[in-house]
Amino acid sequence: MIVVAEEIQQAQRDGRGVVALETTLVAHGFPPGEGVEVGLASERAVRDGGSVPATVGVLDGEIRVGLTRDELERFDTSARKLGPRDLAAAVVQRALGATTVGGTLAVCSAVGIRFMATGGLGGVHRGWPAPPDVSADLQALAQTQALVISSGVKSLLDVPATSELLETLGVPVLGWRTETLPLFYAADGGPPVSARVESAGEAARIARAHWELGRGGLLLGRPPDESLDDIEPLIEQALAAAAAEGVHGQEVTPFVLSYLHRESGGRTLAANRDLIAGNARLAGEIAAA
Ligand code: PSU
Ligand code: MN
Repeated sequence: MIVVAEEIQQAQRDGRGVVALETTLVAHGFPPGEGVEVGLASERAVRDGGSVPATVGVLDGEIRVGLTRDELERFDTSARKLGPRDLAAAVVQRALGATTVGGTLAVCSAVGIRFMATGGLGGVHRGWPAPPDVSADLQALAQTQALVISSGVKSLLDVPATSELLETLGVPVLGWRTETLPLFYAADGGPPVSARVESAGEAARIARAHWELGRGGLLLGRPPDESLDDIEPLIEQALAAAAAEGVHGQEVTPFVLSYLHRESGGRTLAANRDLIAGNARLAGEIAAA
């Protein structure tokens, strides 16, 4: 059911770093066509970091680990958004399926990949407890022995609540040369991390020690290189628009991201694209270490 590309199998045999990348941000995180470029740039960044990229998605009844450019180009807005619970049905029904962070981690655990990069982890959506919308990314991270490198939790969520829940789940939240969890587009102002790390080697050693203790996943938050510090009012507008239009469930994140990309005149789009590549690069370095 899972097909791992030859280059990735070889890298695993050789003990090289392998970094998983998701396809939901390719299909649903950017305007049509642009997500593919972001995905390809992430793959290059992983290689620049010294590791091999493993982009995950469901195609033609198979869970694919490692996609060609042509295959990646099939991940358009028609793709299902696949969390951990959605993989089996997508395979059996031969659906085109774009994996979220949670869905990708479920595949990582099946094939022994220990690192993944994304833009921002999912988490507790604002408005808890009505309706309780908590991304499956969190439980998948708690259960999977993998280190996820992201620019923290997407700030359209309830970040403090997500941070508390990560503690409850026993997920270490590491800060890349920072004391606070990055707020996706913004570097500062987030909740405290559980430990600050200074180097790729240190992050790798902490991850290994955590796994030797029999624990699950870890999050490493890397601040965006250029911090956008004036986006919160726009996020509130976007969430209000989503509520007014009856957008809910899986559609909230893509709706809000595209609203922000449009209404910020492309500033959030550029920031999101750049932070994903930066996270992929760092993931490549840590996986290699
Ligand atoms: N990071 C981005 N853009 C994205 C995502 C992450 O820069 O679109 C996606 C990931 O696939 C993550 C998902 O798993 O958002 C979370 O969505 P939800 O909150 O609906 O679970
Ligand atoms: Mn949800």
